[in-house]
Amino acid sequence: MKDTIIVIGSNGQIGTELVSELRKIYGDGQVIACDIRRPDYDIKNAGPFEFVNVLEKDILKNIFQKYKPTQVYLLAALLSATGEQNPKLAWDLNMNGLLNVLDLALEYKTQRIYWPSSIAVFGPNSPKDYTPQYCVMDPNTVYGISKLAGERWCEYYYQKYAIDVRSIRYPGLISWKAAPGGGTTDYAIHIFHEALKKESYRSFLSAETELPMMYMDDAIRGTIELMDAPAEKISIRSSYNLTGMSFTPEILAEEIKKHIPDFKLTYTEYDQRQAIASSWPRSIDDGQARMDWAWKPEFDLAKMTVDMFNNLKR
Ligand code: AKB
Repeated sequence: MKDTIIVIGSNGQIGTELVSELRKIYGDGQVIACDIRRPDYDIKNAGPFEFVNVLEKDILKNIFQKYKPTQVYLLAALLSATGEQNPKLAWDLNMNGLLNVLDLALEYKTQRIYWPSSIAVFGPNSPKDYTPQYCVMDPNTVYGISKLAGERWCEYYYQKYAIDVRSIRYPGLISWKAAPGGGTTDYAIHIFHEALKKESYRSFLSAETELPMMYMDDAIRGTIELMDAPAEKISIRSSYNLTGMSFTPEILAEEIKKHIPDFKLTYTEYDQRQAIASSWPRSIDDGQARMDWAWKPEFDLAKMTVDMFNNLKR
């Protein structure tokens, strides 16, 4: 039987790239993009698209009924910074969106579900360096709280109903195709755009704020590799730690200077996103993903910087 894949939140930073990669693998017609906004990507490459608000369960049910998906990727979420501006909406979307999808997956016997978690599940009392898979987790953003609760629901549905749900705790994701979605790590994308436009950038995070990051190419490849892995290889049904690299704004600026020697980095006085970043890990231990499904990142800071500039200059 041919796979039919639904991607909910298809127009966001991850969805835009995931849909085109999945369409290369499975064929345009087999991947149904769903979002509350119409896609602005090239209509020539576009396959099926459905307007869907993941919180409207009846409409979502119609989509499950229409396509009978074998796989569903649920990407719709409010991220850390925008979540703090609207905590109740963030909780509602991040939590009830997931529960709607898990329930429909159960009803329609969907074979595999993907749902992203985040390094935001960690908090001020989690170990900061090489943060392990299992440790104290005390997230203090509504985004992090909803992701940690979501991880528990995923494992619960796996254990109780045998739903094959898989998940990755994404670090900050860096990409050039689509705009980032209101996260704390977004500075690491804006800096490239501003470097090309103005040869300068004013960072909302301090010089020494180190965070785990990953280039989007690695994130998309890792996500599809996890979804393709045989079920018996998946030992974690909450969410896998995953990382590509770690750097501070200062280290990133030094790398950018190798391409734009006059680039200048300055810092804002105070931004609420600093408190969020300071509560997160500096680096991540992703040993379990490496062991279970042979995860290995391909992009380090230097390679990513070259690729970002090559694409943004085009
Ligand atoms: C954010 O900054 O909120 C996201 C994330 C790390 O999950 N990029």
